Amino acid sequence: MPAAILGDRACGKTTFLGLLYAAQVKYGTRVLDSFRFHAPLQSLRLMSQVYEGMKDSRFPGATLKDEMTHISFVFGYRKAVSGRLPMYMKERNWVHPFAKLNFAAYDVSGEDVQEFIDSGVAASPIIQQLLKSHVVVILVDCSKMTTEIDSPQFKHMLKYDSEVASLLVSLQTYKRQEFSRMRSQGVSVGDPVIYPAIVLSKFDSLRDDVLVKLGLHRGVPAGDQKRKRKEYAEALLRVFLPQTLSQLRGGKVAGVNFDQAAYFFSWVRTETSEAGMAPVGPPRIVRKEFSAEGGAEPDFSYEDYVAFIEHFRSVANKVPDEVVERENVQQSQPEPVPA
Ligand SMILES: Nc1nc2c(ncn2[C@@H]2O[C@H](COP(=O)(O)OP(=O)(O)O)[C@@H](O)[C@H]2O)c(=O)[nH]1
Ligand SMILES: [Mg+2]
Repeated sequence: MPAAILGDRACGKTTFLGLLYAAQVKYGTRVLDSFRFHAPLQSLRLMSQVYEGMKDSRFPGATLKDEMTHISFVFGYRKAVSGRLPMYMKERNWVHPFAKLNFAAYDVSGEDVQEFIDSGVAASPIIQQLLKSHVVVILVDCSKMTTEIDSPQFKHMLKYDSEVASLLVSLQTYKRQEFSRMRSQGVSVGDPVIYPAIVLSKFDSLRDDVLVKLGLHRGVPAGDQKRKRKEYAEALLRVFLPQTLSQLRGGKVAGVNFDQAAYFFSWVRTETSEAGMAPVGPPRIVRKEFSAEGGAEPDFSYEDYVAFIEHFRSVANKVPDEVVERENVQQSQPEPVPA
């Protein structure tokens, strides 16, 4: 099942992918039987290179960024139920007992997406691939959140908001058409559901004046306090991503439903954010002490990355087999796309 990761220029996509790679390596080895990670060689190499750099205190560098034009990877989760499937599918299931999510990262400020937003015509294969997604992960750059409503940053954020909101509408429209096409071909499917997730990236750089204005404390509620985390995240989105939030909460539009959005916080501890001073040169990542858990790891929101992996386990298992089976037949190899 195709899944899209959307992000703005410099919003932390590459960093996010490097950390997801790291989390997957660490967590994946603990749940070997039930979780798999695959990526095309080029993506794998780049994701691991990003992580290696971070172990050395560095954010992804400019040269790496240039190379990093095509990123895609697959999360596979051992299927929870297969009892109700017909025999022939079970047999196939025995060979492929994993529900898969094929993630691809898209730069919303990139040429393809911008052209699509302007024209509404899904001409490029990249956009066609994007529109097939049942999952949409939206990265939001917390370092761009500001109370100065006339600043370029704030305007930029609102532009991103309207672009993401418009992509969500396109996704709904595409899903509706896709499902009615399937019905007209005699495939029995329910109503389409899109599974959204929001990643608040660079959460460590969220400014104090923003928190004060919104009456929020620094630091997110703990992972088990789902409701409070959601309220916290939505307090930010209501101000900085209002159109996107209202799309996600709009319920069923034209028979297409958005599932409850899941929220994740991504942060990396940096030397500058600790000293609370303006950075001199590029920010340096703070590493955790050497331990048996992992040599020299960057200090980052590992728990949220694990939560991300686990969240999509339930999503991968929720999608009806009819839809998945059909996609397996129809979908050619997913095109790698710009990150
Ligand atoms: N403080 C902080 N800075 C970050 C974080 N993630 C990214 N950055 C900064 O943002 C820059 C751009 O990130 P990158 O992942 O390359 O963004 P991309 O252009 O969307 O791929 C990095 O060079 C870092 O300086 C984070 O979690 N915390
Ligand atoms: Mg990048």
